[in-house]
Amino acid sequence: MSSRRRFIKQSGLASLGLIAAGQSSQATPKKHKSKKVTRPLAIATWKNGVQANVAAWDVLSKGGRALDAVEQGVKVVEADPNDMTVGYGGRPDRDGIVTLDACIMDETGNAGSVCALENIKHPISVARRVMEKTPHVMLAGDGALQFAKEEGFAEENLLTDKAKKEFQEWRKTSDYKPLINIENHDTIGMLALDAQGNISGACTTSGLAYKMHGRVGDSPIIGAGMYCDNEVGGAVATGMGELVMKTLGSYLVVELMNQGMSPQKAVEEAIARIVKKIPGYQDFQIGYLAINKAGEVGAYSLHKGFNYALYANGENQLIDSSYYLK
Ligand code: SD4
Repeated sequence: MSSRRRFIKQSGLASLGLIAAGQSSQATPKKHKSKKVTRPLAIATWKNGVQANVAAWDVLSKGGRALDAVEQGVKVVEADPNDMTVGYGGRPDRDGIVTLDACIMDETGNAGSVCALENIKHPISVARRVMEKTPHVMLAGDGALQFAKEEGFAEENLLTDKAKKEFQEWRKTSDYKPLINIENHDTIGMLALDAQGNISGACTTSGLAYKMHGRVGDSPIIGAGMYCDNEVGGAVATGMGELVMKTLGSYLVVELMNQGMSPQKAVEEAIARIVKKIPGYQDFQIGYLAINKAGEVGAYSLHKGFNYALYANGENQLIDSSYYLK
């Protein structure tokens, strides 16, 4: 099957039975069954998740570890200058500096993270080194850069000409208003379930374009941008990080699954929590993905327009998420 045909939209998926139940009728979400797919599987946020999944599948299909799959998967997007919210080519902060956030978590519950990291193309791999080679979980800013250099990562300029030009345009007004689904939304969060039944997750981003220098979002925060519990499942978040941080979204999703909810019901509940707790939530987009140990998948967002890539049963598909606000 050609890769083009694999990127089936939601309508086609419905007939294949590959859309998580509840995805098209969340106005009255009565059924919260999540679709079960065979392991291994990889799932990733936004359309760039499709190319990330290809790299992840390469690892998973050979019996590889979920941790390696998520790292290899998100690295593809980190290196892609066309994705302007992750890694190389990411939009800078309001001082014109590209700062990166990333985290990773393995099947044993180990976690590593970096935030406000400059000049390193693959923050996810630095996060993995933090996890594997230090007694800490998170390194920030200069300390993260120092560690990366000690580990042999090369410093390079991440600000592409395109991002620089856009930034110079933006500076003419300096109007800070993230647009739902348009600006800032391509962060990659990825979860994988490997053939051995182990779960890992990764999340990496340049954060919000034109954020204040030093602003850190949800993506590198274990439990906010991503969380895994190998006995239960995993979750990742994308969108306006401040809302995810205030509700510790990914941990919430996994804990809800721990208490018996399906992945679909859990992500719907996490969105409901934002709706209940955060005034003005309508102005922002949030998207959650979740998987459980059984290979069930859930996806839900605040607004229309969130999509994700699911690679399972040998098929890599881009799927439109269901959403809360009609
Ligand atoms: C952040 N959550 O820094 C990230 C941005 C994002 O899709 O996910 N964009 O707030």
